Amino acid sequence: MSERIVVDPITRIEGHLRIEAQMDGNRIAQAWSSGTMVRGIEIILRGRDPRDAWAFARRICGVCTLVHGLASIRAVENALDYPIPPNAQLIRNLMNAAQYVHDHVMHFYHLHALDWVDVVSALEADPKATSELAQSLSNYPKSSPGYFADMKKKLKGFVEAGQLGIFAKAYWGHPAYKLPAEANLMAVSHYLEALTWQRDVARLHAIFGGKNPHPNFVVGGVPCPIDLDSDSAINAERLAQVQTIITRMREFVDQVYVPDTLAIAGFYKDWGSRGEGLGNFLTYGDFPEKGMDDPASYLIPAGAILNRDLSTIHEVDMNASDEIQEYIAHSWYDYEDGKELPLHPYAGETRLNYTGPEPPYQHLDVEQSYSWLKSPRWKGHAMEVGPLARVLMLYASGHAQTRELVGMTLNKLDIPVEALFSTLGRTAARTLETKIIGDTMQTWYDNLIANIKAGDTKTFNEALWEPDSWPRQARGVGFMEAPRGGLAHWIVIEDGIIKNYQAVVPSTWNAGPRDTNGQPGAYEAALADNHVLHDPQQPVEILRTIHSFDPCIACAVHVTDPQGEELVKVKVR
Ligand code: NFE
Ligand code: MG
Repeated sequence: MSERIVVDPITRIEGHLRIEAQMDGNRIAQAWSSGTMVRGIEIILRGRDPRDAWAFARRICGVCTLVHGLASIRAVENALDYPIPPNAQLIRNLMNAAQYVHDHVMHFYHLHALDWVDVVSALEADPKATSELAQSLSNYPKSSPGYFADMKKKLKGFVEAGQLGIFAKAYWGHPAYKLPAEANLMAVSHYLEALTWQRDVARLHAIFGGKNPHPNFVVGGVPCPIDLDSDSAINAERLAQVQTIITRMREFVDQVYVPDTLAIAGFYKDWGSRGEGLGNFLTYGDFPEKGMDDPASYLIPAGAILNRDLSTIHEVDMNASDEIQEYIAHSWYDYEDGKELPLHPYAGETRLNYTGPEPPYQHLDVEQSYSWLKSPRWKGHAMEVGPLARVLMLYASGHAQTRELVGMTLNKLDIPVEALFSTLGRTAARTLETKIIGDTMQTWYDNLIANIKAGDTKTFNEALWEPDSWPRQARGVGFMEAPRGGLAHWIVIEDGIIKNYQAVVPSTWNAGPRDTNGQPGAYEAALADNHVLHDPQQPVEILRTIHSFDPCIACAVHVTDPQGEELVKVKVR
């Protein structure tokens, strides 16, 4: 049997993703990843005031709601050499860190857990045994037999009414589900708890950025003044709220997310030898203690790891024209000079050219173009970005807490260090970095309070606000670590307006198609690593590995229609 399996759309992700897998018997031999939706925010940005770009760019995505805003203002600040006050740096770190903790917990429970947790099996659980299990793992207070009996009743109500709702249409009862009923009930209960928790912790963005999703930003700082005596500024009461939110975040991570990850992973150790993919990892670095121009002060270091070799961290230059480049050999785009050669984002082009089959169609023509994503490469290498890349970079650079957490995880699960390079390792890395970043929020908060106590309340630097203070031509890159991986926006400014704007996004790195040299992207390579499907009609194995990357295709295919026609025309100036 040598059939081609199609999963389209992949659900429990953001955006529109299609996977085609060529089978060799029950084993995946080759896979193709296709972004089936096109956007055009890079086109919309041309000709605008760079100070406004963030407000458009953040609409690239509603999931990583602030990261494109932050990357955008950093791009402008980098281009103009525009320093920001220390408090603004700390508040940006807190906002991005809050995004991570929120996003990763949501991903684990609401997008990924159901690949491993059988909701229907939870109905078989004994609440008392579930309580004993939960109390053996953590001191989370919601763990009594009565609590789990209530949760089971609630779930039974959903199932009996035939209203599985959010839990409908999954592969319940599939033999690949390995958790005992009690672990399933515990995880489903935490799924419901996480929904309430996330609503409360999202308020941190509203405090510093006015709203969530899509909090506000400003080139030159943050748009929230600090004045302890004012009702309409960051005052003592709001700062106390921020402290409460940080504490709630960390408690949930320590008492629920970390123990659940370890408990569930214990039943799926075989996923520690599957789904690696490229073995090449890239980070841009982020969370500066001082400024973006002081990489030594970043919590997450920048660098590249090739072929799993953790002993060498290669330097990455965001500005070098021969390092980060985007290929389009298999993408529905054209470049002025044809489809073969890649472009650095400063010279990047967004020219839509759909040549795929007319829908409805059975298969993509994978010999030609087959995705709306481009194929970013670093020095020609396909690279994985995201939590696993960051944890490996922290580990390789000797970060003490990471070493300790990784050691504890490998020890508890009794798996070798190579198991990090896998679907299981990717999911575990996301949990571990949530703890690391969540814990560091307290340090940034304490530093912010210390600054305020010392009399420094500045959050905005107006020095370079007016375009007549800018050079006639400038270009810069705003980079960061978004929850799904390294994100960068490149901007070219001329006469005070945007001449070119290119975003290269984490899910583009991971979900992109093959390049001119036929090298697959990270999803494609990961699926080709040791995946045997129990039942090609219910390919939960594909979902496990794809979800381990936490896809966001809206980000990756950053409003035009498939023919490339303009849908809106907005007059500028
Ligand atoms: Ni739309 Fe995003 C993140 C960015 S995606 S979620 O994290 O940038 O790849
Ligand atoms: Mg782009």
